[in-house]
Amino acid sequence: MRRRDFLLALLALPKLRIRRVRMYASPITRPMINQSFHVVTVETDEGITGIGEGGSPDLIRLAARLIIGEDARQTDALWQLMYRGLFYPAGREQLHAIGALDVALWDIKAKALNVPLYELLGGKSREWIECYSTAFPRKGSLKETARACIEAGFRAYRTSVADPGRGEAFDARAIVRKTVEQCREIREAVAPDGEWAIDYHTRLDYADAVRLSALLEPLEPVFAEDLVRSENKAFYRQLRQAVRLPIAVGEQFGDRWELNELVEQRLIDWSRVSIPNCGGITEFMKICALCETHYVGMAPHFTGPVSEAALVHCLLSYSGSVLMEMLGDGRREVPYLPRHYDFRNGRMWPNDRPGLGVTFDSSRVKMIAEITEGEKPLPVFRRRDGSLTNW
Ligand code: CS2
Ligand code: MG
Repeated sequence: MRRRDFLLALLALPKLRIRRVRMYASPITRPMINQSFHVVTVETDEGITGIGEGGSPDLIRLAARLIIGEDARQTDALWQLMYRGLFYPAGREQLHAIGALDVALWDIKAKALNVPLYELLGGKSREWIECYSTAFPRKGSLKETARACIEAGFRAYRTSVADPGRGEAFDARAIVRKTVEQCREIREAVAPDGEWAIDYHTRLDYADAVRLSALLEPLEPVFAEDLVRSENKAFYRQLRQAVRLPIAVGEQFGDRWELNELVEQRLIDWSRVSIPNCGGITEFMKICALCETHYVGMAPHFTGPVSEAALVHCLLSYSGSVLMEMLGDGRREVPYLPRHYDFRNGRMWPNDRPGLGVTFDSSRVKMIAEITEGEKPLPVFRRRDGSLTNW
């Protein structure tokens, strides 16, 4: 669609009033809220329905009530309403629900304009999304598995700090030595055309994280992730002085206010925030702008199939470095999602389907929530120009 026609279509877009939100239980849901793959649909009175993914029934209800009756086109205004409409800023679990609904709102708008969603995010800065694999399926030895990952087209094979033996204590000194041995094998296996990355998985204390990082320097990982526990972000000021590996942090974080100091003080090289965890597409694109400002790459954590499709649209438009995490071999048959993301040969690819490009067969899953009544339990204050300000 030519830009002029696109803009005319955007201006001619009627109000898309939200009339119903539904939630469906995904059979691939994990026990952790940060890995909820429940599906949400947002229906408008113009007959356009958007799809999102994440949250829990109670938290979806909490956020959906705030936007029933509102105009789905106003994605940022609705994000503000969901994030601030209950006065206290949304926490990580509430952000997960907001992110699910936000993705559905963006899907609606792009469907209404009959364009792929990335067209609303600045178009394509790249032709495909480089991916790395976590838990690539075992193909014999560790070396053979790492090699098979690169042969499958992935850019990098990701490992983690070694596990203790079954029933053994986590002896960090011994674990560091065991990890270095494993990483030497992986480095040999992926060279010369592939890369590798390591996730410390917040398992180590400062001294062990620094020591392991020094021992891994000659093996040149793409990044070392979650070097220590994530609660004390300021700790990375010291870590950054002592560690000479690229650092990736953020899968445990929510919105930009959890990440901004690490980015603005250049304490990390890769952001690991993901969708819906950060609050959806609206928030993810703001984090992209923050990261672009400080030359930080985007390496979002793997997520559910609908949210991965959303990540592809966002990452296509991001001008900085991108490396998307996929679980296992990246392929996914999802009975209730006949179409979701387009993954081939270790890469994610754009498609020209309208909106997210995801199709949903609700007959394959069980509905677990339906919200048709709007409610704003607290006063909503607006400035003279109608923009929302806190109560
Ligand atoms: C890991 C995750 O892929 C990673 O970076 O940190 O797989 C993590 O173990 C799971 O998300 C926990 O649910
Ligand atoms: Mg991780």
